[in-house]
Amino acid sequence: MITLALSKGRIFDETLPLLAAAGIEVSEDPEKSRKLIIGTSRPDVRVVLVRASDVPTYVQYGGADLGVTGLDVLLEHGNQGLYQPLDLRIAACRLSVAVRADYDYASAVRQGSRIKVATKYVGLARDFFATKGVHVDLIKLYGSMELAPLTGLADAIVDLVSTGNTLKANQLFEVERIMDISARLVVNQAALKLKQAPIRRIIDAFASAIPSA
Ligand code: PRT
Ligand code: MG
Repeated sequence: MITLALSKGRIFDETLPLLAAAGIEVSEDPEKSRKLIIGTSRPDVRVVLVRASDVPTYVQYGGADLGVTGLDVLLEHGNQGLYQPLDLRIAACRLSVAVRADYDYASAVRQGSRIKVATKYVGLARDFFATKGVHVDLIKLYGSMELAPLTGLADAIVDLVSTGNTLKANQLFEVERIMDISARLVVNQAALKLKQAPIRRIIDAFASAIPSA
């Protein structure tokens, strides 16, 4: 049995065409069913639905043989024990710094002020600002980062941006791009050795179906 970990929503939706290229069709719509384990058209392949931030953990400890996860989640988790064969180029976005219009980020950086930054990505934000030599107080949030500068909780946020509509709707401005993000295929290293042929076939089929840049 091959177990693939996916999260509901954009990762699941955008992985479907890659699965199709591997001849794998999932037998249930996760938005309509409450099942956490879904069968597929291939009796030896199943999908487990986990929280996006849990995908690397499932794969690392062998709860799943492979998984699809955002680079943001992967870097924040740490990629110990995970083989990363492919950039799938799906669920693309960027990790950016955003502030309110009345906050002068450039001067704060120039003057070496302490900046209060709210984010779910504490590890990535710490590394980024340390490399720049900017002093920050990091405030860990689990969601709706956009609210933090609007309520005075923080001066800035570090969050994912794709269309920019969420920032715009909350009158926030992207002042710095930290990195481009896309979803990655991750594979458990022991599983890759033990189930080499079937896992290789899935990797190769995914590789052939990656959207072009
Ligand atoms: O939602 P939940 O808390 O369960 O988990 P999650 O937010 O980690 O999962 P999900 O499914 O929302 O995201 C899974 C992965 O998709 C992320 O880890 C990213 O790698 C990738 N991805 C791509 C995104 C976005 N685009 C994205 N736009 N993840 C989140 N967003 C959010 C962003 O945080 C912001 O709130 O969408 C908002 C901005 O979108 P725009 O289009 O308005 O700019
Ligand atoms: Mg989300």
